[in-house]
Amino acid sequence: MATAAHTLQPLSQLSAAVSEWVNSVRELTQPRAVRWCEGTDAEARELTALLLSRGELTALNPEFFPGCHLYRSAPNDVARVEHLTYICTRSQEDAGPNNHWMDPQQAHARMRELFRGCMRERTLYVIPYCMGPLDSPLSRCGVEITDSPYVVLNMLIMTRAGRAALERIAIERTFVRGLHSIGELDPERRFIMHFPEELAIESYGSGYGGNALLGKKCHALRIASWQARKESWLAEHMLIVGLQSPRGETHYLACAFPSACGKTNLAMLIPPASLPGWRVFTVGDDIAWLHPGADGRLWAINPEAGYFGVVPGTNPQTNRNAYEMIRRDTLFTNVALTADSQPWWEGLPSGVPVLDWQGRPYDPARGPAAHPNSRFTVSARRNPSYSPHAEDARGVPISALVFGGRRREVAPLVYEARDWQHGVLVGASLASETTAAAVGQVGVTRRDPMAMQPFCGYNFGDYWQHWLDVGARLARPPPIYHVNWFRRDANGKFLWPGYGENLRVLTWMIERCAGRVGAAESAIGRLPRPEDLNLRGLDLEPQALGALLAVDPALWRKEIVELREYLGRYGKHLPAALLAELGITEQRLG
Ligand code: GTP
Ligand code: SPV
Ligand code: MN
Repeated sequence: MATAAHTLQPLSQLSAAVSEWVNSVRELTQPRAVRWCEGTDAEARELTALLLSRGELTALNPEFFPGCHLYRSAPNDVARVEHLTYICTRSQEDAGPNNHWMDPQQAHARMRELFRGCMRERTLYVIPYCMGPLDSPLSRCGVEITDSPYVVLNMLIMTRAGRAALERIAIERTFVRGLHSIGELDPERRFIMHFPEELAIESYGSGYGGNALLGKKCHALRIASWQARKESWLAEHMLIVGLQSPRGETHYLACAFPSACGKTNLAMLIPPASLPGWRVFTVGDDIAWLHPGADGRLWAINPEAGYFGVVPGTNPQTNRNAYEMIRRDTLFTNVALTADSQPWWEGLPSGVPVLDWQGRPYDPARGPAAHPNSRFTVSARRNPSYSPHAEDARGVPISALVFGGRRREVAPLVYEARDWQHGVLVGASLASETTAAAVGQVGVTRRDPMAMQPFCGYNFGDYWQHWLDVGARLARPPPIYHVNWFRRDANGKFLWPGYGENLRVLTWMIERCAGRVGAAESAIGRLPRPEDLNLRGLDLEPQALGALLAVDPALWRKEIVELREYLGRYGKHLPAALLAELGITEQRLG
């Protein structure tokens, strides 16, 4: 009697193109063994057991954290490395001033020498994956080759990985080739190279998230943004969230905030008790692929299947959904441990760390117990607010787009762009304080247009033009907003409570879409008047609202001067329409 198992073809025989590539990589890297990933639970269990036996994973307290594990990375491999990340296009101009660039021939030669023989004594894993629902025409596939079982475990959670993805690749005959090796984990021998013209990624020397889980930032943003421009869609660093009003209408918002600026939290927000009847549904927490639909609206899918989220700050008060979600079947990276093997991080209301993220006895003099960029990896299906439409093949229709940064001053709590063209300028002018998500100084304000500074796979000038072109084609372009949850008072305290209370700002947007609430014109766009925001039950300092909604003309004039200088760097690639919008704002500021 033939069982399903008998009829399954070996993965290595499904796609000749994939097999040829795997063979060539095997010759180059010389692994001890080759393992094709099926994407089954049994496989994940086996990899987990392997890492436990090698001492690379620690099982967490099964009573409180069943199915959870801790992974400690190399101490010098804890964040994205933007200074070692390259876009390798034939013409440097195509990569633009926003990217580090290397000639593709030179980059390949350099990487070939790093990869040569690098997998000796290691197993080479082949991970076919699909970004987006397996049955969606909007999804795109790739194959990652890696020598890190930790990377495989993450990819199995973060993507639809395994046989079904390879079956799709065999039919489509196109896929992104991502070659990864942890190498020696030496920051001096570390590169993340992208070849958008060849749909290829080569990453060496890091096992960390955005450097190593190639389906995520490397494919779904840097390569996909290039493909999206060619194919008239947008690949963006955006969460997708559905908000159901007490009337029962659901609106989807897509919001771009830079790394560690609140996407995961907003995507799974818990409505405050004083806003009864609102419900929140998560579609995605980091990446959105936006396609113009036949109905003239933008439709969005989340290419990912899991969350690779910031751990510190997660607690029952800030985000009970996230807190509950990561208590089961979660892979923690670089958190601290309590005496009874529970994970611990800064921001938890209880518990005592005894080992820090490096496994050393915790000593506050050496800094925080959990690394500020410690992360959880967990399946989206574990999210209590996971949207029933998150897997819809056609995506969800977008009612509004939101840009936001982390800024102690200048940017008000919220404002609405005058129209799409002005909204593109608002996105292009996004600025934010740097965070621990990337190696480098933290807290420095930098330009991060559309929250894509580290992720746009081509020249920002051309990217802004592409945004303008997409908008011009939409019969019903969504309104565009800017938010800032991080404005501070003179003592450095956040003026806005944030987290669940952010819903008050989102409901204003939704009511604006329905034409049910007002706004006041300002030089930079439309702001809510205090009476336009639902602040019922919110405990806000009396002067805070005024400060949150203030637009200081002197600061903004300075902002415009800096912005003009910044945009000027894009020379002939900068769309004239953005300069025209800048001129309008400048004129209104007087
Ligand atoms: P990436 O995964 O790096 O792209 O980050 P993200 O944009 O998803 O950020 P996330 O939601 O993980 O939040 C990052 C940090 O900001 C966490 O420590 C949160 O606790 C904190 N945070 C999130 N939302 C708010 C907010 O509304 N107000 C304040 N003050 N902090 C917030
Ligand atoms: C970010 O840095 O924006 C992240 C984490 O979402 S990583 O996967 O490392 O890019
Ligand atoms: Mn991100």
